[in-house]
Amino acid sequence: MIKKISSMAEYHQQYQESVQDPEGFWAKQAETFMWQKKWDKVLDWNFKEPNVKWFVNGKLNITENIFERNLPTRRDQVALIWEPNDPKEKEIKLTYGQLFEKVCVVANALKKQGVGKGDRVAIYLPMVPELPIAMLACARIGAVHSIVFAGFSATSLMDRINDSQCKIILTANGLFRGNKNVALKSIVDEALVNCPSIEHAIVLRRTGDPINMVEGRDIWWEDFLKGVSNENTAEVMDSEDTLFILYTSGSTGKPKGVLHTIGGFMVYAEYSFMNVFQYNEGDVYFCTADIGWITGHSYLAYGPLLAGATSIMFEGVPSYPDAGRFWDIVDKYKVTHFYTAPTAIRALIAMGDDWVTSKDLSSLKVLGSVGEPINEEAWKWYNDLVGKGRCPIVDTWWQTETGGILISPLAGITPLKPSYATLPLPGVQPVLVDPEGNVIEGNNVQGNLCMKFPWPGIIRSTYGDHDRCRVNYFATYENLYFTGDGAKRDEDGFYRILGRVDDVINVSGHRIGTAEVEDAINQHPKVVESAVVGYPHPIKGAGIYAYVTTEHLTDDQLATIEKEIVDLVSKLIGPIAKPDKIQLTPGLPKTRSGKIMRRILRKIGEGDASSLGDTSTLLDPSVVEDIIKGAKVDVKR
Ligand code: 7RM
Repeated sequence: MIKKISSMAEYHQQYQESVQDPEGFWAKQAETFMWQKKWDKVLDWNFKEPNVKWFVNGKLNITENIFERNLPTRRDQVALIWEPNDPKEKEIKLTYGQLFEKVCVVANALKKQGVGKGDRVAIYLPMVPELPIAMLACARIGAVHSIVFAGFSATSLMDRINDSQCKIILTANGLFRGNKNVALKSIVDEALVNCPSIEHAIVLRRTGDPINMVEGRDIWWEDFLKGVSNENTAEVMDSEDTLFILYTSGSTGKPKGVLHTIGGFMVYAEYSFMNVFQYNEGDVYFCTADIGWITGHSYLAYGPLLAGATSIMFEGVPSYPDAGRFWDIVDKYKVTHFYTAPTAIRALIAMGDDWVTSKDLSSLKVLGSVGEPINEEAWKWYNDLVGKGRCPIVDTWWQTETGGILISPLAGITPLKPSYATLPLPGVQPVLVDPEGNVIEGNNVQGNLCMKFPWPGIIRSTYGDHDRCRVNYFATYENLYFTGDGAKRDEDGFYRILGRVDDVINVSGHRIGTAEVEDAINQHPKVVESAVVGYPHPIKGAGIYAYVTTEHLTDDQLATIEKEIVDLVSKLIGPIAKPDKIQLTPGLPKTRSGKIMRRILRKIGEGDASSLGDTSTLLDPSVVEDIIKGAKVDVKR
């Protein structure tokens, strides 16, 4: 097991060591894991291709590190607590021993269906225990999981399945989320019409909904498990074999499949989990993220389970049956560590303080925040009302591509500053650069956030298109990994993340590419073109503002087009990408070379036209006036 840092002095000492001798430092961490064969070399890397390899030629299985390594001391300790959407339904608690057995059964069932090492498995499941079980079963047999958040549309699911040519999909007939009941299987049916690589759909019965089962293709979960042994020997994997693919939005094109490999991800997930959260024996950890996002992968499932922790997974939403739900869960299980997103905090602030002040939250020791910058008001409410001023808040900055937390306080150790992610973890070497890529030295500075040295959890590739990985992350600035975020470093060397500097909008902590939303809007037969920007939103952090030009519309068409656009985006991407504001406009501001000037649209969306900057390069400056007049917000000049 990883030994936790326990003081600021020890942090500084580990940090120094990790920079002066990264290989020695990470070898020491990796030695605490179970390897079938030790690595020949700790690290091989260049950021040119890029080519990053950790624990070269090491052989292992990540699930042996969750199970075989933990079972001797934790067989009867609860690994996973499942809290259902409906508080009246019974919770499920699985010990390490019970979870292991379930993982082995599904691993064997997958094998029986012909799934083996390297095959890709799509997982499109609600937040039920079968989701982490399926995920770990894939890892057990060396298959690559590609989990798709169950809020994505049929088209998004289809694109993801086809991009990585998944062989099988694990899904459910339906799901419960708050008072909604989603017919998941019908979404899958729609997607699979165009997914020739899928041989079988395994269907879990979660809701009462009757569904259509396709003969020869679809198999009920219980039939899938029938006659399968509960004993399974882990597949021996290479440290650099793929563990999973997770799709995420970028500034251009369709979502890309971020690829993580086993050894490095494993070491970094446990190391960062233990150090950031300072988890202790007997603690109960609750991460509210869905496993369909990276936070759920690294800090609901892999990190805590590697560390032998007790991890809660919650099927529902914070507002169901009422706005006290999170706090009821905290009280019910005596949660010590609570990790959520600022958007959830802001939504709960809006519901009033009574929902939290009336609950017993005395078990809490550490609070976490992730996904977007936490504004000072939300930080203060979280600190005062939830943490009663006695729980450190770890504002954890990281990305799908980083695999784990890179910049964050260590709970109870690092001094806190509201809205600051504070300091890099040992092994993490951030730099700020100007637009030309010059490194900005010293403190009290601001720039684009990059990393100049690899850490074990770093992205290895984008599935099926390695050059896209190079272009997206390693080509903007030579020999640096570029995060896409801007940041400031204050007088103490603490980092404050300022947000995306590219065309990615962070909506409620979820990444939405403007290009993706535009492509969806442009599919409407009456739409000529569109430009999408983010604007400040009190709950979501950022909202989606779409400027749209159309062909001539009749009054009837005009009356329905906005709804049609919203429905189209929801159908093509998913409800999370729906525009909050749509402005029909006769034109878009373009340069003479035809590039849309989003900077201007962003300013107008923010309600500030006082500093539009130079508009003289515009092809037709008068469109700006038209847009300001029709803006869906009061625009100050
Ligand atoms: C974990 C996750 C990544 C983007 C990232 C940032 C933003 C995440 C914070 C944050 C400010 C934070 N992965 N972001 N955490 N911004 N403070 N603590 O969210 O791939 O979905 O998103 O999220 O812009 O680049 S993600």
